[in-house]
Amino acid sequence: MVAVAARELNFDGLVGPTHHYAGLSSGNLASEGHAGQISNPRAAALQGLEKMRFVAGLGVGQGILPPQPRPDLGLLRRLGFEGSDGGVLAHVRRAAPELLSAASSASAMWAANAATVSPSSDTTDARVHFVPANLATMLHRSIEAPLTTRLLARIFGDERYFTVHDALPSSDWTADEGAANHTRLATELGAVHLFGWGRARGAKRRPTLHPARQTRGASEAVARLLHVPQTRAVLWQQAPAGIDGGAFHSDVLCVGNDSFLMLHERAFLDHEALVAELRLRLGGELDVAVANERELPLAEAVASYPFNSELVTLPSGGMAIVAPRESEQSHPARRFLERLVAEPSPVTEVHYVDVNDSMHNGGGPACLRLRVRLETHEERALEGRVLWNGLLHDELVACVSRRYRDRVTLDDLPDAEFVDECRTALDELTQILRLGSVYDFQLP
Ligand code: SUG
Repeated sequence: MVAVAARELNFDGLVGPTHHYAGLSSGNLASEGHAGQISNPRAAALQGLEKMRFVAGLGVGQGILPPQPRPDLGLLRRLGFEGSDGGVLAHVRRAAPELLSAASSASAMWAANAATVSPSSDTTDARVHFVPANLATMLHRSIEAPLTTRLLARIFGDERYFTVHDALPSSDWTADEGAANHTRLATELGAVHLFGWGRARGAKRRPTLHPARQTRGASEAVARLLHVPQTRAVLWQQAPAGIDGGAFHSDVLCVGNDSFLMLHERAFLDHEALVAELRLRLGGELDVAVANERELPLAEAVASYPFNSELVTLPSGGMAIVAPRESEQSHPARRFLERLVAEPSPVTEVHYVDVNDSMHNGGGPACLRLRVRLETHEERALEGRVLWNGLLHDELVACVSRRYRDRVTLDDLPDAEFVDECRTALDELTQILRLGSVYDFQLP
């Protein structure tokens, strides 16, 4: 591996105050299955904060990204709803409540979809690159990119080290889901970036039940923008059977870290050829664990999300898997994870965390974080107060406990008072994070 004083920071998206279950993501079985249920944004945000505390406690770098303001009244106005904020809300409530849901989704919490990132050790210009994801496939997610870009540019604003690109054009050709379809591996032979894609112009094999979100065209463009040498980028098709089984992103069935990759056999088409290709570039140090259908049926993997774990390098040098509680409760998923610790592999420990409220919308521990590998001087150049520490944690917990509701249904969304409440919470959160004015409603 390249010897640099670098560490990975996991930037978690803080759950927003409008977190609710709207069934907005077709092909995401948890989202579809929990549509209309009552949510508890306060509990969801506290679970997320507790996960950050836990991961930081392992000695792993932890950062925080604030929620996005919702409902996005700008989206509703672009869709033809006119008048004051109250008027827009009343009109959309009558005419198209599902659009109000889309405009109110707290989906920016799944920060793995915020962007794709390449560390300076891997890039041809020795800079850290960020490509915000356009999330073009789902309406409720397609509205995230402008603010994501602004936030990344604010935090990673030091142009000596960081380049924050624009998101790709939103088109059927270039639909991009960010780091949820990307894994970085590294051995003594260097780093390899694995980009999973689900559909391509002219591709013969494609899912038939559910949408494939990431396009090959997007992965190619992202790899170029990330300044990863062509020989270090591997683009591979997600198995259509996996997508049809509910694996809408490649990180639902696969996660990698440095020299270790764990995947389900339905993660990628012809996974054996993929592993051979990776070994060619990364050498014998690459350690790969595959779960087959017999050991862990696809439906069980999608329901319990063991591959959507955070796979982190510990200060001791070993690796920890931070899995969702649902993986512990699933016999085959738990046995698979325990096998990794028992066998000779870099994984030395497995932990289970409760992110149940996010899981009900299809977001496990890995969905909630964006990995950013930084060298010490790059980390020092970060702006804002976005690196986890105990005091920051306490302040965020206090804010969420005071400002977030513990019960939200679809009926609460058109309430102008609720909109004000959400703005107050976000204003306070961004003050705690010392990000200045980042939301339109904060600008003069
Ligand atoms: O895009 N769920 C998200 C879950 C994202 C998971 N991210 C990763 N795999 N990295 C999605 O489908 C559901 C919202 C709702 O139905 O209310 C949602 O958007």
